[in-house]
Amino acid sequence: MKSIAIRIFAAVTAWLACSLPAMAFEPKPAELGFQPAASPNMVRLHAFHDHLLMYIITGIVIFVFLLLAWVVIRYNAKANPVPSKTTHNVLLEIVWTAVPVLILIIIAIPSFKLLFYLDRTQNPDMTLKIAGYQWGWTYTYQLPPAEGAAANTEPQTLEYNALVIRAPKKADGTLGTPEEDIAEINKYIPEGKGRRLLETDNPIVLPVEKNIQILTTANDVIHSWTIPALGVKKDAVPGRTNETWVRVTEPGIYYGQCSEICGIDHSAMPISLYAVTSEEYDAWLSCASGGDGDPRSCVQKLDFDAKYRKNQKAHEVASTTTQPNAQKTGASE
Ligand SMILES: [Cu+2]
Repeated sequence: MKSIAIRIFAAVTAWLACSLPAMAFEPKPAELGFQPAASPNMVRLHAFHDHLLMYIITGIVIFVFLLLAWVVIRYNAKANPVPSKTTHNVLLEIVWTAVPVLILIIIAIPSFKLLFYLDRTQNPDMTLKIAGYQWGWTYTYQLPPAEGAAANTEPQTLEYNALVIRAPKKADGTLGTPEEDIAEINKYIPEGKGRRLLETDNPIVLPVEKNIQILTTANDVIHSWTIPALGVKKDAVPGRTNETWVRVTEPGIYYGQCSEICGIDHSAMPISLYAVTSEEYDAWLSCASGGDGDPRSCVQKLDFDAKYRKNQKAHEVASTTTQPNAQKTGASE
C-alpha cells in the first residue's frame, strides 16, 4: 500500500517537474532575496544563507537593539544622575569575547564545507574556458575528438567572443537611448524578449545535468564571471587560471554580469547563457563549430528562443524617451 502511494507521489512529482515552464533566471524589479536556485551550488548557498546566517543576523540585530534601548532608557542623565564608576567586569569581558568567537566558529564550519564544495568537481563532463577582457568575454569549448583520430591528437576547440548588444555610439561619443538599444537587441532576439544590457551577441550554450568545469582568466585587468542563479562567481585574473564548476539543473535562460569593477565599460560585459538538453547542446556545438553559422545564428537556427523564452515577458521600456542615457564615454575606446 505504502509503495503504491510512493509511486503515485513520484509520478506526480516527475510530471510536475516535466511540466515546469522553461524560465528566465534574471533580476526582477524590487527584488530582495536571491534569484531562484538552478544548480546544487546555489541550493547550498540558499540553505547557508536562509537557514543559518539569517537566524544569527536576526538574533544579533534584536539583541543589540534591545541592549541599546535599555541603555538609553535606563541610563540616561535624567534616570541615572549619578553614573557608576565601574571599569572592569571579568565575567562580562570573557562572555563578550567568547560568544562572538563561538558564533564565528559556528559560521566557519559549514562555510568552509561550502567553499570546498564550490571549489571544483571531481568528475567534469566538459570544460568551459572563460577569458575576460575590456569589454567582453571569450569562451572556449573543447570539441569531441573526430572519429578515427589518434589518441594523442590535440583536441579541436570552438572559441568566440561575447559582447553586449547595444545601439552603436553616436558620432559625438554618446550612447543610444534605451529604445535604440532594444531595437538593436530585437535584431538578434525576436518579440522584444531580449533584456537590455544583459544580452550578448553570442551567448553561451551549456547542457543541463552535466558537471561543467569552469576555468577563468583575463587578458588585461581583473574581471569576475558571475551568474547569480547558478551560484557561480569566479574572479578572472590576468596571468592566472582559476577554477570552479557548475551543474545547471533547470533548462532556461540565465543572465549574469562582470562583478569586478574593471573600468569604464564594466557594466557593458554581461553574460547570457542558454541551458538546453544534451541533444540540443550537441546539435548547437556541431552547428557552431562546423561552419554552419556563428554561435548566435545556431541558437536561432535551432529555435532555442521559441522554446526557452516562451514564458518570458517582453521587455518593458520606460515610456519617456528623454531619459538622459546619453552618457559620455572615455577617450580610451
Ligand atoms: Cu569586467
